Amino acid sequence: MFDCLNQTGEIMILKRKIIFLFTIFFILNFLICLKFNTAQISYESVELTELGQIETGGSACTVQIVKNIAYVADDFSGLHIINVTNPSNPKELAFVEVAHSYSVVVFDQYAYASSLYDGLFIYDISDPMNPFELGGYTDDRGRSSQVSYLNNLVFLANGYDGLEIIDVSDPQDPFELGNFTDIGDVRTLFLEEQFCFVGAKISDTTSSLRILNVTNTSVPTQIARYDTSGEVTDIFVEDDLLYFSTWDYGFEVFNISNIHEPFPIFSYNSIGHTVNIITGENLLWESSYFTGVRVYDITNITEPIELFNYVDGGDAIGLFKHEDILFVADKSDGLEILQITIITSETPFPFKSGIIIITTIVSFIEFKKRRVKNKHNL
Ligand SMILES: [Ca+2]
Ligand SMILES: [Ca+2]
Ligand SMILES: [Ca+2]
Repeated sequence: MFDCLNQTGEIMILKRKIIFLFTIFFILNFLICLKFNTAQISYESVELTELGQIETGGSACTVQIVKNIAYVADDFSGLHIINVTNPSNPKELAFVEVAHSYSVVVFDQYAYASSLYDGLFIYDISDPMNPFELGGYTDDRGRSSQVSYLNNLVFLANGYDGLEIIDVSDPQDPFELGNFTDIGDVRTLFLEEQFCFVGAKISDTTSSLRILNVTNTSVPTQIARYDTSGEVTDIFVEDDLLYFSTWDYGFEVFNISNIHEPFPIFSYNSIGHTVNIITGENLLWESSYFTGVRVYDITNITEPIELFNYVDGGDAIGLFKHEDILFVADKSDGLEILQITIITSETPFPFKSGIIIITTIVSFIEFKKRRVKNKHNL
């Protein structure tokens, strides 16, 4: 009698254990389904091959593409406007002399070009074959390098004058709206929503990364600062990650999910002399002054995998990716136009998740069966 009761008790405990295990299995399957509900892509290879090239006078520094037209700032000559509709045969449409132009940004019918010693110049480019100067701004204080545009405002990396914010709503009469100074020699910046990420050289061996809130454009406020080794060259922000390159040490990556407390998560010491970095779709593109363009798989950001290095002379500075073409401002090589060929391997969602869904359903049915049996036994 007691043996019989003991046996029934043991069976019940066993059943409960089985039900418990199936429940855990069911929940795990459900969570796995949630996490891997997209196809996983990994890069097998990326190749760059030259489609075309056009010289720009000696020192191409920045390039932007708008509607099949390349706008190139050349430090030795000025602003070059180039038709790249046929990337194998780029044709210069017009040229405007700008002394020591490092950077250009285009919005609507205007091109905003920096001049190292003369601030900002604004050109009407509504007819790209006949650009003409509308206005400009300088307060003769800093060396003007990188330029960016947002909502009738030009943000200028202005050397020891810091971050300069210029109101360009009247392109014939631009004026300084805000200025954030005393932060070193500002060389580069990146705009993202209400934040301006600024990179400044502090000394020959150190640089400083600042995050400024520019909601009030006339009074930008600093919300974070991080000092690092090496001479800052570029900043790029994507999602919650900030990439910060230096001339001396490749690039560093920061987590900025809490914008007030960015923290470094990885630093990559590439061959050096990194000038420009851009990211997208788990790839990082790096221009290196002496050694061309590199592309890395950054699916796992703490373990970048170098996939390709393109170098054929020149000194790669500015990068601009448009669809499957990479445009490179390649100093003495001018504008370099490179075809991007990507080979990926993909584990498609229907296959991978199908297995998970089927096992989930099977385990759920088993779970129900066990429960019903369990009830009947009781
Ligand atoms: Ca100023
Ligand atoms: Ca070439
Ligand atoms: Ca080249």
